[in-house]
Amino acid sequence: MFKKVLVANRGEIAIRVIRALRELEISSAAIYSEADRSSRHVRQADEAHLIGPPAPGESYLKIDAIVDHAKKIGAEAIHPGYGFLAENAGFARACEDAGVVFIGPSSRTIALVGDKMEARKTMVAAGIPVVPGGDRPLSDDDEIQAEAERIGFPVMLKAAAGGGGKGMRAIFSKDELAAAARAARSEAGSAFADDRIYLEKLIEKPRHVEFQIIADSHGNVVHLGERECSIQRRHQKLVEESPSTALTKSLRAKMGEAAVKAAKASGYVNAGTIEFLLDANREFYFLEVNARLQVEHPVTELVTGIDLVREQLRVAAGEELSFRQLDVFHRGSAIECRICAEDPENNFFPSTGLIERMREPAGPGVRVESGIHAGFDVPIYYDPLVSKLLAWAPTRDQAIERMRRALSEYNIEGIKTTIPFHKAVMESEAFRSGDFDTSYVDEVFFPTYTGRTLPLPEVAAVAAALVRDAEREEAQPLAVGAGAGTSRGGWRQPPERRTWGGWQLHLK
Ligand code: MV4
Repeated sequence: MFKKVLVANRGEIAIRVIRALRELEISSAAIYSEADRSSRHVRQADEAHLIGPPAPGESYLKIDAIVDHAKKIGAEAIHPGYGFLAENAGFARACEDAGVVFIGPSSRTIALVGDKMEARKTMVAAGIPVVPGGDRPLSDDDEIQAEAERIGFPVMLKAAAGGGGKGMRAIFSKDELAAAARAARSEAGSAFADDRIYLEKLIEKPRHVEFQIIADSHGNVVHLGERECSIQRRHQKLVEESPSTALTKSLRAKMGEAAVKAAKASGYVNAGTIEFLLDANREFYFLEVNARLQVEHPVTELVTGIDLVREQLRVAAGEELSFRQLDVFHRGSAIECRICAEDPENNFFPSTGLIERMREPAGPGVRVESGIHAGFDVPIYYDPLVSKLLAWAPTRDQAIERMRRALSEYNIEGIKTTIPFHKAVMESEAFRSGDFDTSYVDEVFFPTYTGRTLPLPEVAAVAAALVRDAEREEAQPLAVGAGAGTSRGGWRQPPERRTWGGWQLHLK
């Protein structure tokens, strides 16, 4: 096993990796930018090294500086976390060339699955269902039109080098096609330096269901079941859970088998995710391979009991996986809420700055993966995700109850966060019933969430009613409205009441 590993990331995921290293008695080396001098990952690592100014391009993305640093401090391996350099084939290659183990798949596999057309081709050859279309890059307008008509409208225009929704366009009729293709091509060219585009059949209102896989270098490939990721907005996942309410035992077995095949077909070693779309008829289609440990990996850890980062380290060191497919059992239900420094009532506008006070939830079935602390200044330079809150319970209903309880304990003062949004999702009928798809947040949730602001007289009436309720309960009088309740008072929790006369209340 390795003696020292460099963690090429920051925030909660760097801490997650440092914790696994500590358990394996491997020394951890953090890197940090000038904006992260007081960050928790810096404090928690065995050693920490300043690599540059706050801008990611001058710090967390500096391939040569990071690889050179690993060599200099005697780290035998680098864990990239997610984001930053995690799926950068050039970075994996630089590690391979320098004789430092990249904790992830080979640079060759990263490059293969990073090209969405190549990945599709590989999966078709392996007999995995893919969305119809997409077997050639398209150039002139006539070719694009012929392909669209062959597939049949509506179609989806995608960039070969895209992924995660970047450069994607839904097209419903012939007359939108040429202009959309021109725009998509120019966007792809400037975003990825690769302007190849292709067409697929549009799957309307799909669910996004992904399978966790892990493979060692001895040919063992195992899947760890699915994560339901349809609660998302503009391709940013907000809530993930396992199991998915959409899968039956037999569909899970079929998709799991396809996921293992996909991993084998792409020469995958280490932890990865195979993304699928599930249509309204519960037909599944391969979408993409995510060649990294994902943000939502703890959902799988909670239902399987498997430590994915520990297994990543083991397989990267050349060891065999510590379990086989038959050893994997799923127990209970897990939900993750992504806590972001964003204002859900203002279009998820970023909210950075000083965290004045903070209390994190705990207790039965609760897991918090946090990169923040009171006194920390959330920098503007990085991803808005500051923490992840997970709940596990024997049943989905109980997991939702636990999540609501944990969300009510979570208190972050000084910045806006997505906690109120998550409270509302946990109460929504669609989420509770399990009957939702990727269009839910934009088309069902938000039209009722932000649209129902109370007129001023109603605000006063509600405030009066709440104060009366609160007094009856011999609690502190409750104030509602802008800024109320966020003063430097105690840690009193809001009452359980969240609706009044059919109105959604936004208790601050
Ligand atoms: C699609 C699709 C419908 N039809 N492809 C979005 C992210 C990228 N990984 C692929 N995505 C989609 N591809 C076809 N042919 C719908 C989506 C999509 C989506 C996928 C996963 C999770 C959320 C999504 C939200 C909107 C659209």
